[in-house]
Amino acid sequence: MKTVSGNTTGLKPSQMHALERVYRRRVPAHEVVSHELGTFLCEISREIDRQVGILVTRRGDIEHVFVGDASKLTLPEIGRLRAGRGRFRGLRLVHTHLRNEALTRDDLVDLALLRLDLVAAIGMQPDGRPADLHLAHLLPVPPDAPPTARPWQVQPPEPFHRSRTDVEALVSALEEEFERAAPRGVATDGADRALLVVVDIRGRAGKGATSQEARVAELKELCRTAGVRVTGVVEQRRAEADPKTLIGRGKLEDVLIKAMQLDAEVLIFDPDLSPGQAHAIADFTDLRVIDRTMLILDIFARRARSRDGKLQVELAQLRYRLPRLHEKNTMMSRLTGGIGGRGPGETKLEENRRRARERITRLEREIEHYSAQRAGRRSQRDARGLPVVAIVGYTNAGKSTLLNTLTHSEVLAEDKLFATLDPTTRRLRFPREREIIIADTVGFIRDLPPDLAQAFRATLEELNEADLFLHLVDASDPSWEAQRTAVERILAERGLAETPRILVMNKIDRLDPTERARLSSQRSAPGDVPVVAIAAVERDSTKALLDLVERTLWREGRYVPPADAHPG
Ligand SMILES: Nc1nc2c(ncn2[C@@H]2O[C@H](COP(=O)(O)OP(=O)(O)OP(=O)(O)O)[C@@H](O)[C@H]2O)c(=O)[nH]1
Ligand SMILES: [Mg+2]
Repeated sequence: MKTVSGNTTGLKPSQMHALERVYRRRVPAHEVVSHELGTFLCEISREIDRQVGILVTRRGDIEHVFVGDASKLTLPEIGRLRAGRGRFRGLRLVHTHLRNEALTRDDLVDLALLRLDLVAAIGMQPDGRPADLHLAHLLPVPPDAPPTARPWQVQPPEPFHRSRTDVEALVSALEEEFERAAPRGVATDGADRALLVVVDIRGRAGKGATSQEARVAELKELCRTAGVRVTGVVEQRRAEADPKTLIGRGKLEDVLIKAMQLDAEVLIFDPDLSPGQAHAIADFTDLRVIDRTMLILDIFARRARSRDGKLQVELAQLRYRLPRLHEKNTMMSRLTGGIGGRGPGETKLEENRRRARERITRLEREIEHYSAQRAGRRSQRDARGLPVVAIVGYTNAGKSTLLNTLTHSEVLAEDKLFATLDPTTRRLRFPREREIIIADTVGFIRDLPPDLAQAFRATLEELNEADLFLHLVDASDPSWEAQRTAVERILAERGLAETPRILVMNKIDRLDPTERARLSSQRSAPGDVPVVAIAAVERDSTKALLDLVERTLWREGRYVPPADAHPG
């Protein structure tokens, strides 16, 4: 015997039996619900003063019977269906509305998220007889629809007894329509399909904050680099973050519905999520949930080449993921219901945690070892007394390109973020037998959590030894100033605010002639930093930079190492 679920406490045995007997009924395949069954559902609803719902298959069998309270209903867990090509769930929800109220937002959200064939509410008159039939079904959303477009259609209510809706015809017509609207050639390349959620929290934005537009562009760029396909972007402005889920409940439902429509399996958030938020959102949406930092770490992981580069990335990943380790429940119930049950995963989770912690300790030790080796190499270098010039800057500014141009090398440079993870150093010889060490470094990016910087300590240690920074900015990027600020902030956090630097405006070949001329004539930037404009791809344009470097390092014709960096 199938059981009646939901809010059944306090029901009399006779009422329970009456509800259980509903399973024996059948509905003609073309009707939403038969008149007899509809009338019965209303009668029993009035008697118990609670909503009653049924899920009906296309053949007309009753699959579930469940009880709610006077104003809402919790669906049994039937699992989520991936947005497929055209197909619906094959189940329709029919339930009672005690005061003949229209379909609620919850009803429509269920329709969308569970991909039901349709959702119907039988509104009741005060005496318990059926009043109106309220009906809604899914509808494809055209790609160019405004962001407020909803993937459902609510039909005008009609008197229950006069309803003529032919369910079979309606559903098959809709499925055909969905089939036609389905995006073609999708998900064949195996790339993750992501929906981006970029939240502008006004309370957080300070001076020099990156614009919302630039943040979206950068997140897309990170996705491209990581090989993630962006299916859509949801943006929201909020006064402050919701502590539980970053964005509010309603917005999260919208995100979820959109993810279903777009067939996205990953949500990528900017700003970063707290471990609690990541858990809550994953539970709520049943989608993979990652944030900007995880995405960046993923890129790092793909890019690391050297042994210590790989170790550093793994350490950073473990550090970031440990508090986020999470066994996600795979079933999904009505959103308002929210099932807890993380049960069986818990032991395994603890085991993973322990292993992760052990691994972290081992990695730290190994990185320490490499770090000592590097220090050894550096002191050899120092002994030769060569000045060290480090190229620093936001990711993709052109640092590796500049190193290549200056030293005729072939370090990997490409139009992707974080192309460089392992720092390269080269010798560079000036005329008059002067020689320097020039170092390419890992690109910076705004808002990386501070403990990640700790993981990349070994790489960043190179910067401590530098006599001069070439702070390279991509002058053709509209947000270059915010990027410069982000880099300066990171350098300052590492106690490197005092290292002499030259601001190098790169990629001026991309600017229009007026702008190019204006930049080229500039000699110093705010903070009295010397400026030079170049195009790292054009060798000739870098001559002014080389002169400036030479002049800065050998002011009086002789290299003068900074006193504090080289005592004795
Ligand atoms: N038009 C133009 N493109 C440039 C210039 N300099 C670099 N690029 C391009 O910018 C992209 C990034 O260059 P990279 O040298 O890899 O930049 P990077 O700063 O080393 O980047 P990461 O190592 O990823 O942080 C590449 O596609 C380069 O070809 C320039 O002066 N002009
Ligand atoms: Mg590089």
